[in-house]
Amino acid sequence: MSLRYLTAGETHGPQLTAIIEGLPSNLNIDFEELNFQLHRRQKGYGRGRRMQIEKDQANFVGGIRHGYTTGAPVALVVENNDWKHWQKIMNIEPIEGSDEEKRRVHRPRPGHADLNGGLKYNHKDLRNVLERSSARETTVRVACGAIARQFLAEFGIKVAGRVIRIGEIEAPYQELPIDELIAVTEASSVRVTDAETEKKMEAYIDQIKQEGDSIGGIVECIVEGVPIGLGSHVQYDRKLDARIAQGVMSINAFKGVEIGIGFEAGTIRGSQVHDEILYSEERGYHRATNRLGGFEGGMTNGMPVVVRGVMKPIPTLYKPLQSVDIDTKEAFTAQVERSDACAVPAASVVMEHVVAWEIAKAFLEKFGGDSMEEIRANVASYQAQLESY
Ligand code: EPS
Repeated sequence: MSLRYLTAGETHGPQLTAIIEGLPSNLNIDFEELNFQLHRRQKGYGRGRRMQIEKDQANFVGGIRHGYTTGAPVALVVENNDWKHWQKIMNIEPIEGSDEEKRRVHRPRPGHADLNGGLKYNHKDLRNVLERSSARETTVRVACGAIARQFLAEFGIKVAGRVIRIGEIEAPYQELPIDELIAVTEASSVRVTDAETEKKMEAYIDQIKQEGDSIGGIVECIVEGVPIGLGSHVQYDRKLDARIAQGVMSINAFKGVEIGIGFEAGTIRGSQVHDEILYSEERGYHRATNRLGGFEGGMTNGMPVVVRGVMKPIPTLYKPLQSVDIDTKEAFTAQVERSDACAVPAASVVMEHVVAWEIAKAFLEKFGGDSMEEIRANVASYQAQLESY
């Protein structure tokens, strides 16, 4: 059975829930590290007031005993602190009260799932759509990805992320060793590698917020230490770059994904794109460059995996956009809602975990095994095969 997870829960409901199936037994879970990843997702310049209410912590309710996975499904929950303000509105049982008391939403916000979801699921209260479509759900996606990340770390695989651009401001691209990249971006309020860009981005986000607007950006994820041969060229749904793309595109507000130089590959010649093959006793087969972002033929080639994603500006705006009331069919301009002016730094953390998840899943497909011990033996045998090739 391949690794998979499902999530449930609403942004203003009591909790978010995830069930993970397919994890091997005897994987040590570092709870503090996992909660640190949840904390990282909550940070970032431009986040709104909701993040001051929440202090995300994962509580495990199945599949782990004495700090180790047992091989059973892992179940975890993250409570919403904000729930205490929404208990009536989000009650599971029927409630009495006016539309206002139920906080019924009948004015769809452009850019959100509201209208499509309302029409599709035949809801006259668009809250039934927006509560689930909220990016709050990424909390438990990060929790699942954080477990994948711990699994990958057992095999020396490291994951980093950075912000490449916020709106008009692009960060100068600095090549750094992965541990340094992790440390430097962690110290930055906008997850960039230099203080000057950080200041510019902060001022820019302030300005956007003041104008009642929101702003998106581009984020990058780098994974180092990935073995050669994860994914496969033989079938479309086994191509790992394609599966990563699907994962990244499924993050709320993401509108595009690139592997390596991505779209630039359509603008330059083949001789400037492909990564030449080298061999040395020490490193075995490797590449002179990494323009293809660690993938050829849907398989990893041993170079770092490099993925970029673009996030659109958050559609909840203080500056009104035109829409139509579903009760009266009359035009209105959207009312003010609490919102994040910029969630790009948080999205960078989410993307790290989504990518880590897909790599862990492909890793498990390749190296199989029900326990960590069995997987380690399989990895060692494959490494010996590569060395003698
Ligand atoms: C979100 C709206 C805001 C964000 C939220 C995503 O929440 P609220 O509607 O409660 O103000 O803060 O993000 C989170 C709660 C989170 O944990 O990231 C939305 O509509 O997508």
